[in-house]
Amino acid sequence: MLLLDSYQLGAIAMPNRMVMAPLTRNRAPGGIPNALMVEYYSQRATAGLIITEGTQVGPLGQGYQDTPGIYTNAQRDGWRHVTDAVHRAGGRMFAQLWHVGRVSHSHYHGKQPVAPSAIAPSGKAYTPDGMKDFETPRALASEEVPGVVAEFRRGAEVAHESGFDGVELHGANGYLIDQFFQTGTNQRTDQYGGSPPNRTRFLLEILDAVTSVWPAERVGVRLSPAGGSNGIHDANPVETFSYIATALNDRGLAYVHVVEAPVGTSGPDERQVCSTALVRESYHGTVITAGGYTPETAERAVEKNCADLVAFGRLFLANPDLVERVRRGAALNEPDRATFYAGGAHGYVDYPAMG
Ligand code: 8OZ
Repeated sequence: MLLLDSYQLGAIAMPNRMVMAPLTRNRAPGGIPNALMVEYYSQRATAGLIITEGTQVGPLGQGYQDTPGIYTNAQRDGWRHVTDAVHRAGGRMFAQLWHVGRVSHSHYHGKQPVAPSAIAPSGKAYTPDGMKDFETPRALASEEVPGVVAEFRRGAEVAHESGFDGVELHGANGYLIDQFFQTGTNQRTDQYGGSPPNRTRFLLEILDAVTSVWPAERVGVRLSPAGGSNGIHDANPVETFSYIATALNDRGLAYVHVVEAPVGTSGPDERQVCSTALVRESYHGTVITAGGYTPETAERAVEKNCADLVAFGRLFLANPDLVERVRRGAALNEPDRATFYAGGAHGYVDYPAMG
């Protein structure tokens, strides 16, 4: 199977083409990675590459309960235990750097959430006191943007000090970077709004900052041109995302990682835009595709050269030994949705490996 072939990802030798997708799991009380997370990630070290769950780069970047951060010394020390264990188990691991922007809530930090424009998402925010109406965010002043870029740089530095192999920028699923990309959330009239180049500027400034810490070949970017999550939409997603993908060409990045379908849907069939094909046309480096793939549909995606690598979320969370199961053609454990975000060990570290 092509999925089980090795792949050279910049400086990183992947033993197979199966990536563990970033998965929010809400198991980091206080935002600090802990022993349970060490166990969870190291159980999955046979993945060609593990991408961590989203890790907020600062307090205002948080939008969900008990997600880990990547900006304090305690968080760094926690992550160091995770990366050490994954490396001891033979794995490779990138940290996903995340800022939720308008999807945050004052509950988490006592402040008004920030975003490109003062437009609230519809629907409700997750807080430990239950679902609450989203607050209208405050539009970042032009002069404040470099401060947010600096938070991503700090996240990149902490990731480096924590022993990760690289970082991925979360530019997908309606969070802050995506809020800058898309016209439904970006009505700015400064250099960060208007044309596709202006809406891409925030990402490129973050990339400049992060690649001052990491070589570009250890930096990836995640995009979701199909939209759909957190109320994100764009007047012309094909134009916007073709521009973004093209702009990433000369950056020497590790990869572009494409979410093929909105979170929670059953995969490529429900797509609004064929996101991976759109990116593949414009971006000439390594492409990872994600979104409800089975081993069979993933194999076909690689065979047809739709993507170089395939990320699996639900299948990796339910099958710590997913790679070996695919190798043997063995049955897969079913993911249990009730424990995805529930906290605790159950549904996290107790999915069995094959005997
Ligand atoms: C599900 C629940 C909470 C967060 C994303 C980080 O959509 C997420 C996420 C997914 O990228």
